[in-house]
Parts: sequence; structure tokens; C-alpha cells
Amino acid sequence: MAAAAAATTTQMDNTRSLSSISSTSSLLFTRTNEFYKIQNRVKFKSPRALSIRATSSDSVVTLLDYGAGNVRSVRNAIRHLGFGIKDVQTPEDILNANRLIFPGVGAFAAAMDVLNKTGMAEALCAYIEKDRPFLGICLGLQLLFQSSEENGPGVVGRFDSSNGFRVPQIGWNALQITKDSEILDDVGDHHVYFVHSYRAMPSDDNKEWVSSTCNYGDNFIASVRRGNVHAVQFHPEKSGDVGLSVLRRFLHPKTNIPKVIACLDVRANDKGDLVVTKGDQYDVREHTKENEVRNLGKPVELARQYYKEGADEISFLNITGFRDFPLGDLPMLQVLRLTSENVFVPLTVGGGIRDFTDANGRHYSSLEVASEYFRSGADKISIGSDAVYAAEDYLKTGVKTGKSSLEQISRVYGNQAVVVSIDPRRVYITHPNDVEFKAVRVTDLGPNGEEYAWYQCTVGILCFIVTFLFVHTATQSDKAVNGGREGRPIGAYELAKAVEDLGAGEILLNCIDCDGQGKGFDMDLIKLISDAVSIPVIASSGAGAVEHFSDVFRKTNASAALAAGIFHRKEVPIQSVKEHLYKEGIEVRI
Ligand code: 1PR
Repeated sequence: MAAAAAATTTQMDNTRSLSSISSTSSLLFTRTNEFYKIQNRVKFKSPRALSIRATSSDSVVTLLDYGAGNVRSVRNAIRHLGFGIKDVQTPEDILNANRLIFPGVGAFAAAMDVLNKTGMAEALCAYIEKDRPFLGICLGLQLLFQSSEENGPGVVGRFDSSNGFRVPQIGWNALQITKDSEILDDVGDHHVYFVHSYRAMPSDDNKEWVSSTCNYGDNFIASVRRGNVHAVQFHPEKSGDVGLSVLRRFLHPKTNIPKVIACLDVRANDKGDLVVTKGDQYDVREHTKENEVRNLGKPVELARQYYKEGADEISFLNITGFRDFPLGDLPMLQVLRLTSENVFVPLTVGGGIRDFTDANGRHYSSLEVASEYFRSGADKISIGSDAVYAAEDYLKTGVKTGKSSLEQISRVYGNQAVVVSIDPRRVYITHPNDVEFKAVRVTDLGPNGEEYAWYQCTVGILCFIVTFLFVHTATQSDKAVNGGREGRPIGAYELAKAVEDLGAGEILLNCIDCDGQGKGFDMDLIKLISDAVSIPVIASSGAGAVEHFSDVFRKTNASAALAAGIFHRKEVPIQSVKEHLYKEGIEVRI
């Protein structure tokens, strides 16, 4: 170990003298100069919205060993923790990695030289910009910064030995943890092992992402964390049990226990009473002569029952909220107030969250609408149609105006309080290039043998449009316009990515085709979206049996599964869903 340490140190010393004369000593992130500048280009997830999820397929970690030194101990530690290793051979291996460790052995300049020549630097940049899970070790941390030999004083510089501290630092030292970084959770007062002559210095520019410092003559950066990107100056693979715990926490990130959510679609029936209803592909009317709204019970009573049966969350969707004015919907606010009196799991409410001018000309902002919901007992609000319009504008202009409901509400209440409900329809196509939206190869072929589909987002239709266009009553217009919904020129994938950028903290992913069908969730859609974003995704629409829940948690990165019909019709109690998941080895809240 001492020999390895000495070798590393010598190499690093050479590096610095080399780098001062070598034009190849560019930084890993030359394009953006310093790591903190990447932050401006990259939409790093705010810690609150962060959800790192792993599936059993993540049992292989990609290792970037560019041949400059001995990373045997890192390999052994990874294997010891039960992971296989895929070595990076090409830049594509980096781009395709699920989880990447970069031990950054050897000399700074030489490392940069190899990384640049092989195209790895570019790939690493792209990987990190996408906020993919990354752990840099030692030089792997320093390469994220600007070196001192370039462009005047930089973030990384050599220890000052004039104050009596021997350089390199070779030995054990304690960390001062400055912010929650998840991978350091077990470190506490334990010492970790360092071997280095150079260190990155904390500054105002980087203070947001420094997760710990260490003192060796001066305070230097011992670790950084921004979203899924981590880097440590010490050697976790040489730091005993506590070091292994750092690696373990990176490899097995804390996953949220999957949630089972009961959803209550609520609307006024033709008599004006607020009822829980349930559609088939969003058609909530009985197929009888009277054509009345299907009535499956009373919202408060059902919510209480689902809470007692073990629901992890309850969602109320005021399904006509977009065309009616929700603050005019006092019964809905009353439902929230009463439910929150004795239901002690999170309550989400959606429907009609948008700016609104009432009949008397009084303007209500979406923030006021949301605030009223929060005051009445909601923990989260869910935005459907208005988020689609906001995403369309954002994709058109590339500008975040900060004025959309989504942006305003998440700014005031935090991302974790804002869910975006996506309501797409499957549109089959023969070739993925047939549309400008992200398409997937479907598991079940379309009616004409189509192998692909894209998922077209829909919005609720405003009452006055319905009235003008159809000169019909709301009852007729529900049916006349595809369950009262209009298709928009945006796909579920594009919408999900855009709303994540705009500040959504969670996605409620419905599927009109599967809604009420009981044939299982749309796995193609859920996989597409839950792989595309790093905020939690709630799988919704189509649950018909307990196996559908284990399927969705096994095969996709969904964080929660929501159902309505099977609970309302008492076909499958929540408890049996939980028992089934437990038996299948999927952790649940019992
Ligand atoms: O557009 O912001 O006003 O929000 C309206 C909200 O109302 C959206 O979240 C939208 O999903 C919902 N909504 C609008 N129309 C309907 C309808 O059914 N006609 N309900 C509707 C959506 C879908 C799920 C349902 C699952 C599970 N319902 O919430 O509960 O599909 O059902 P299942 O387990 O029985 O298959 P805005």
C-alpha cells in the first residue's frame, strides 16, 4: 500500500511539473472550464427531487481504468460488494453505463492526455452532464476542477509544505461533513485514507456541492456531490469498513420503498353531488339510457377506508377541474379538509390547477388555486393540462419563463409538492422516424401489425371551447370529444423531460388505452418514462391483479403504482397487493 501510495504521489508530482509545460494538461471539463460551470448548463436535480433507483439489472458497474496505474483494490472492493465489473473499452461504454466509477489513478496531465486522445473525456463530460451516477476517486475528483497550473490560481493546487505538514499526505484523516451526500452516511467521525499531494480548495463558487472537507494544514475538499455525481479525494477502497460503506452506498443507492397509491377520480354527478367515479379509457358514464356518471362511492369515506387498508398515499383527481373552476368547487376543498382530519398518509389533489378568471372578472393565479388546496390539507398538487401547455412553450422557446403554474408552485412550495399528471394515448406507427416524438418498439403489435408507438399527450378541454365547438351540454361533450380530451403535439417522453426541467417533483403516468381495462400497466410506456427522468414516476392505469404490481416494480423504474377500479370494486384489496409484493421479495410498508 505504501509503495502504491508513493508511486501515485510521485506520478502526481511529475504531473504538475509536466502540466506546466504540456499543452495536453487540459481539464477533463475543458469545455466548461470548471465543474461548477457545468452546473449552469446541466439540469442537476435538486436533492429534494432526487430519486436514485436501481433494479436488479444494475448489478454491473462500469469501471474507467485507462491503464495508468493499479486499480486492483477498487476492483476487489467492487467484487467484494457483489457487483460485476464492465471495463470501459470505448467512449460508448461510458455513455451506456448505468453506474460509473472513475478511480483516476496517476498523473493529472497524463490522465487528461489519454482521456482526450481516446475520446473518453468527451464521453465523460456528456455522461456527467446528464447527471448519470458517477463516482470519481482521488484524481477522479481533482479532474472535475481546474488545475492550478493553468489560467492562474485554480481550485486544485499542491499542499503547502512550508507550514510543517509533510507532503504528500499519506494516511488517515477525519472528514467534516458539510452536507448530506448519502454515500457518506456511515462515515461520521471515522477516519478515511488519503494519499495525495494536490487538493481542491473550497470556495464560494463550489460551496453548494462540497459535501465534506478535511484539514491537513488547510481545509481542502474531501468530497463533492451534485445530484447523482459524486467524487471523493480519499480512497474508499483502502478505508476499511467505513470506506466499503461509501462504495456500497454508491452502488446500492438508498431506494424508496415502492408505494401503493389509491386514486379517487372525483367529479360532480348530474345531481351536483361530488362522487368517486371511474372510467373505462376515461369514459366515466354508464352505458345505459340515462348515461349517468358512474358512482362508486363517497370520496371521504373511501379515502378513510383505503388509509386503513394500508394505502401509502391517496390521490384525488378532480377530473372536470380543468373546465370548471376548482375554487368554485367548495365540496372538493371540504373533501380535503375532512379527509386530512384522520387520514395520515400523503394526500395529492389534482384537477383545474391553472390561472382562472371567474364570471365576475376576478383573476385567480394557479398559485392561489394550489395554495387553497394546500391550506385544505393537500400535501402535493397534481397539474395535468396546464403542464402540457407549459412544456410545449418551453420546448418551442427553450426559455423557462418562471411564469407557468408548474414553475411558480414548485418555486414557492418546492418540487416535492408538485406532481405532473401525464395522460397519453398510444399512437401506433410502422417506423420510429414516422413522427418527431420519441417512439418505442411495442411489446404487443398494433391493430395493423405496427411495431412502434408514440404516446400522444392529451389535455382537458375548456368548458367554453366545448360549448362553442359543440353547442352541447357537458354530458354530450364528454363523449363527443374523446372522453373530453384533446390530443396535443407533444409526446409523453418529451413532456416528462420538459416538466422535470421546469420543476416537477414527481410524474403520475396514466395511459388512456389501459385505464380501467384491468389488463396490466403499459410497461412500454412506464419503462420509457421512468428511464428517461430521475424524478419518481407513479405507474398508473390498468392494474387488474396483484401480479401487475410486482411486474411493474420488477421491470421498470417506477417508484409507485396507482390503481383505482380494482380497489373501488373491491376486487383486489390493498392489503393483498402488499402481501403479494412482500412475498415476491419487494420491500413494502406493511
Ligand atoms: O388537467 O390539471 O385539470 O387535471 C385533470 C386530472 O384529471 C388529470 O390528472 C387527469 O389524469 C384526470 N382525468 C381527467 N379526465 C379523466 C377521466 O377519467 N375522464 N382521470 C381523468 C384520470 C386516470 C387515473 C386512474 C387510473 C387508474 N384517471 O387517475 O385513476 O387510470 O385507473 P384503473 O386502476 O382503474 O385502471 P387537469
